[in-house]
Amino acid sequence: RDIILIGAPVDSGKRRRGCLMGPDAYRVAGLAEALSGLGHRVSDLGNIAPDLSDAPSDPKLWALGETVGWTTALARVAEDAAGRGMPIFMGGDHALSMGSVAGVAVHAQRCGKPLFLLWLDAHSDFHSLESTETGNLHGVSVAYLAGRAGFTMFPPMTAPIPGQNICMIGLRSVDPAERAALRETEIHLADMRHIDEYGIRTPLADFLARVEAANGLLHVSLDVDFLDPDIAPAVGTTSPGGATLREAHLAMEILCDSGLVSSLDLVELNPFLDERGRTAGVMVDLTASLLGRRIFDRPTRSLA
Ligand code: DIR
Ligand code: MN
Ligand code: MN
Ligand code: MN
Repeated sequence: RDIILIGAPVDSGKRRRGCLMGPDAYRVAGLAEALSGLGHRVSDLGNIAPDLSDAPSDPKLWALGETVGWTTALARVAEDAAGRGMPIFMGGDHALSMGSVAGVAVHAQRCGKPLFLLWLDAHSDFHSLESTETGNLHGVSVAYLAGRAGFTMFPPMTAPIPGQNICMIGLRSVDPAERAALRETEIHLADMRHIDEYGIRTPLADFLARVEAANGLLHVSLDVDFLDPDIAPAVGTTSPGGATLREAHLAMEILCDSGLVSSLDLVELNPFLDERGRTAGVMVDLTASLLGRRIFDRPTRSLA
């Protein structure tokens, strides 16, 4: 495949700094080399910058102007890159997905295909600009992408994603206002209990079957805190009880087998909190699994 790496050092989505170092951490951890080693053609566009020409501000919303600027700039780059290959957005915090997914959604609309969104995250990131308690805009991304009302200072979401086309897996930190708002949607929700009871394969396979049936494009947004902090400590908002390394790799391999993934975000890595690049390395390994790395190249069978 043609893979286009895009550095998106977004650090405005929350108060704790460090995600701006993410793109370089992925480069140092060998993301491009891992993917080219699997036979893909990989290019790296370098880091992009926010468009700060029109930077609104609001006392209740942290760094609104910068996040709006990133959304504008990333949507442009994403729409273009999605037409040329498979973009991988090296974050950057989760506010970046407002731009990456908005741009990919415009591309999908132009192709006449529905866009599906898989949100792998401890958090639902479904606050409105009114309901956010922290004012941290990495917690509103899905609300924007799903077309929730009130995002008047942001570029209009021209191709909002219907709730039935969104699936969240890994949830374990959902604020009361988010839970109430999610109840009004058709977003597919698999919290950690669901994963414990049914395994990670079940909700994922159900969702992928819907993408396939609709002949859709699929954007995967992978938040580091989807993973358990024991294996992925380099994230500002750790939440215990996350996906294990094995669950995460299985999810990536199932996504790979589906052949449906058309774009990817790697978000919330804070290299300043990492242990000698360990978390960056886990994220690179997961991306490699998503793009074809596996132990055997055929289903294994019992030898009995
Ligand atoms: C948290 C968001 N619910 C908030 N936390 C996130 O600030 O509203 N962490 N998204 O990754
Ligand atoms: Mn998130
Ligand atoms: Mn999160
Ligand atoms: Mn449904």
